[in-house]
Amino acid sequence: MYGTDRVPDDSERTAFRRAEKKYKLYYNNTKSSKREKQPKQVDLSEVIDFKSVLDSFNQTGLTPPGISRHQCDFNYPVFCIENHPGFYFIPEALSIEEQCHWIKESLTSFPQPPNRTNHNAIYGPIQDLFIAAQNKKVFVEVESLVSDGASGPYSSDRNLESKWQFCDGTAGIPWGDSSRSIAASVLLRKLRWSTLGLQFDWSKRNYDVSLPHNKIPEALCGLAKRMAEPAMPTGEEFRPEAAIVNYFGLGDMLGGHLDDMEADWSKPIVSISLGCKAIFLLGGKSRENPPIAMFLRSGDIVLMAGEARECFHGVPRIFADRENAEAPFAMHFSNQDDPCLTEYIRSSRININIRQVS
Ligand SMILES: O=C(O)CCC(=O)C(=O)O
Repeated sequence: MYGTDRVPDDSERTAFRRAEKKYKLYYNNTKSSKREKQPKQVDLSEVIDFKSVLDSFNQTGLTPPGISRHQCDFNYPVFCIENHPGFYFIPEALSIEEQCHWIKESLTSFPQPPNRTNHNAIYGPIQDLFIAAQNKKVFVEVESLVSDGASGPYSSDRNLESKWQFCDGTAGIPWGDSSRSIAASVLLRKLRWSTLGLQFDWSKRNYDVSLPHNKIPEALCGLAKRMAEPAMPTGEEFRPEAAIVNYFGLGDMLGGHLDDMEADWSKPIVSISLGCKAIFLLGGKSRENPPIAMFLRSGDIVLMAGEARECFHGVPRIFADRENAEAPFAMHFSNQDDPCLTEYIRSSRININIRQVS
């Protein structure tokens, strides 16, 4: 979960921080500015690949040492990691159609007010950011005179109010004296998080139940309830009340952290991966415990419940490589949305994590 700063403020001496540095994206120093920046090679031999685990399990019924199949009545194989009780990995849990659906929702509907995003602090609520980006709009700060109401139209008691609005980028900005503007496509790229259901207050690191909010969309609730099953205490049903959507661009990372603001840690966090492949680090109860690294791919779902809720975790790296460029998303988006969604997700990752708060 993000704080105000995405890079953790801990010493580089901890085992968790060392692992983050090992996998983080660094570039080779190239002298020519014309040459494309080349990512530094990283040794990925210790990263668990649950895609291979699933493939070989489907062929042989066996799992590699340290990984076991969770015995449960569930439609998909669910894997556990030795010495990490409460952590469950469901590879390829979502079909490509479902992935496309949730990518589209994450960009078009989840950032809509009253849901808050990282942009709220600077611009206030932004309506229809994705449509504005699609239509190459520009977000412009406009200053207008407002009367305080009590005084008449000729009163001098009038203030300058600043507000932001989208305008047509190709037609030029009609307000010559507007002080600031930013392309909607840049704002979309700078989207880092949005919050659904009960709104999370990052400054207080708590849920602010007084903030206006909509319930988590029915379809997302249904998906989370179904997927939470393997990690739920017997006879209980998961109650999705809040979700955080994280948006990652190339080079972004999510520093090691705990998700400890929910009342009942026996309930899982249901965490859905979409878009570019990432490395996920699962550590222990202290940053001193060396974390295990694993790939997260589009359509994978991770559950963290019980003891796993007390473990540091983070995402030090996403990969915008050929594997992702060739992902078949393009075929599944509708023609109208296709170029903008395909272009975005080719070099981005989205994570939707759903929580029961009370
Ligand atoms: O991006 C992910 O897969 C993990 C997200 C996460 O840990 C969080 O939001 O707390």
